[in-house]
Amino acid sequence: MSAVVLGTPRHRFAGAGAHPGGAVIVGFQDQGNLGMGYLASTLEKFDHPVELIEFRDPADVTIERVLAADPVVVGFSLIFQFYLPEYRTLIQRMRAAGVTAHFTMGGHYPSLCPEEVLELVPELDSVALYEGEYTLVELTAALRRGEDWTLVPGLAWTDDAGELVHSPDRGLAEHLDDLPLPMRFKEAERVLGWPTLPLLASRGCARRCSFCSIHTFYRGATGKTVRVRAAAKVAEEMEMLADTQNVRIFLFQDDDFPLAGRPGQRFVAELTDEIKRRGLHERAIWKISCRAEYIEPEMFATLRDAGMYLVYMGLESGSAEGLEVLNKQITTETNHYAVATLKSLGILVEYGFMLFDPSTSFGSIRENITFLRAILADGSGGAVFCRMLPYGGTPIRERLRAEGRLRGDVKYPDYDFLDPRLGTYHSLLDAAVSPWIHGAGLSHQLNWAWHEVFVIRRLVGELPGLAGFESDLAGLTVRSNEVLFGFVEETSAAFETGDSRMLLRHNLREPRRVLGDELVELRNDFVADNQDAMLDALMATDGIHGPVLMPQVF
Ligand code: B12
Ligand code: SF4
Repeated sequence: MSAVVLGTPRHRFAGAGAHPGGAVIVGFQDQGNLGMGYLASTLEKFDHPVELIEFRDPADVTIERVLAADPVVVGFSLIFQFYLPEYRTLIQRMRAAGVTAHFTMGGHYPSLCPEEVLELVPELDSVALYEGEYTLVELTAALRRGEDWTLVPGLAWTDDAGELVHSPDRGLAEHLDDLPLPMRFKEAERVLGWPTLPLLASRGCARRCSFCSIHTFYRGATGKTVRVRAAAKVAEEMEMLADTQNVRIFLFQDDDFPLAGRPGQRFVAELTDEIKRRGLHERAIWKISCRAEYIEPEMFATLRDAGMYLVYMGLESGSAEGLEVLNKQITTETNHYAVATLKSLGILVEYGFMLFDPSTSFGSIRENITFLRAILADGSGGAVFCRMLPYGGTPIRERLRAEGRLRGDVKYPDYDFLDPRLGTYHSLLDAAVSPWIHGAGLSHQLNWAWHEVFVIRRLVGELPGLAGFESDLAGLTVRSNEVLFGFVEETSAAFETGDSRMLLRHNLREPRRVLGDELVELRNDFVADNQDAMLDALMATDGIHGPVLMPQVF
């Protein structure tokens, strides 16, 4: 399909006259969806009624709510492309139930692949491209007034001939602080009883990793790709959330927390000063995500002292070829150094890692395991890894398509490995280790326990028995990781020589059960011994009540 500017859509006018209805936004709400929050607060700022709905709520309930709200527009927020088929089912049911509102959809995949989305969900009237705050406000206003919505910048749709059409470009928000603060529409989730909310200090990323849709998303529209809020405004938002909702754990969802170069140093100095000036470092802790090359002891000690307790890094690969194909523009040495530095500062490390990528060979799998074994040798975290997936709008998807290796669909994007045996090996391995590394698998349970250790140390204090618990947890984590690493090493070597018996007849369930039981016992004992102290710390904060913990079941 070709793109032309301005055409004639099927329902160009919503109907004449003012309509009292506003907007409904439907989306995924785990951990609080900031995109929906910003869209909603901007609509409110311009006096448009708005309602937010979790897309996994029962369809009947959602449809009832939409019919009752009688909105002019229902906006679907698709942040994970693999939910598109479920969104389509809901959209079809809404139409069948008589919802006549304009249907639009926003997010990374719709912005980067609007033709695909409009083809897969023909019930949509439009797709909202890139940052959607002002597009949704203007779309809602046009529809409420019965005006021509195709004049609203930032939209795409298909005309009667099936051609993709789009209105003029909507630039990125220039100053993030001009946007209203995101609406907090869900009660804060809790970690050990401590209210936890996400927030943003910046948007965008200057890098170009081949598997990532973030840089293509922010480069797709005109304007500055990376924008950083004023440090004082960020601290002000944290303080407001701490005062009004007792938030004690903040999750910065910035794609790459602004640490780079001189501007990064300035931002860190200002933010940590503002946090300390408000005394927030004594009552709240926070997590960031960033690239490994920014990590050095001095800046990270400053960040830690202002409350930062956790850093997530996309390490992604332990092989030079893997890092190259992923265009990470980083070396394994830098990744090693970053992990070691953070550990030496007492900061919890979480990481993303792709055991499989389009360059994978049997040798690189074992190289990756050697890397993971080294960074987790002290048992500081449960091993997790995944396979790189070619998401819509990423450079790697176009490369795989050009090489004739792209497979799958929007829900299950896939590709052929260079060595065809790896496809089978990956499927068998994934089936065997999935209950260990995905969902609520053992590695995640271990990492959850590790997270609790760091939260307790920072928010409750050095409880008696915490160091012992930590040391037992490290021992258990080493043993759990070793089963996994050994399994991957042995099965990959055997499979390479044509022997798949170990993969087909593995017994990973038994060690997983034994280690899992041990973890539950260890954690429950620690909780039983310390829950009074943990509850006292929690209750000392006005307005926060227990329970501190739910017993861990496995
Ligand atoms: C926080 C986050 C999460 C959180 C929670 C998300 C939430 N509830 O919001 C958690 C930890 C749960 C998560 C998990 C995962 N995530 Co995630 N996550 C993010 C992250 C880093 C930030 C989201 C955010 O707050 N953005 C800031 C807001 C302001 O921007 P936004 O959401 O894009 O919304 C704006 C526009 O898109 C647009 N818009 C969005 N919706 C709508 C709707 C309408 C009507 C309109 C008009 C406009 C509009 O306007 C908004 C305001 O400007 C994004 C990266 C990113 N930059 O978005 C990845 C991202 C969304 N995650 C991604 C992935 C892959 C995952 C995981 C699969 C990772 C994994 N391997 O497990 C899981 C999947 C979880 C699941 N359901 O199974 C990918 C999705 C890729 C894709 N094409 O599908 C992203 C894009 C990162 C990437 N590297 O590419 N994630
Ligand atoms: S993976 Fe991280 S560093 Fe790479 S482009 Fe995406 S957000 Fe930036």
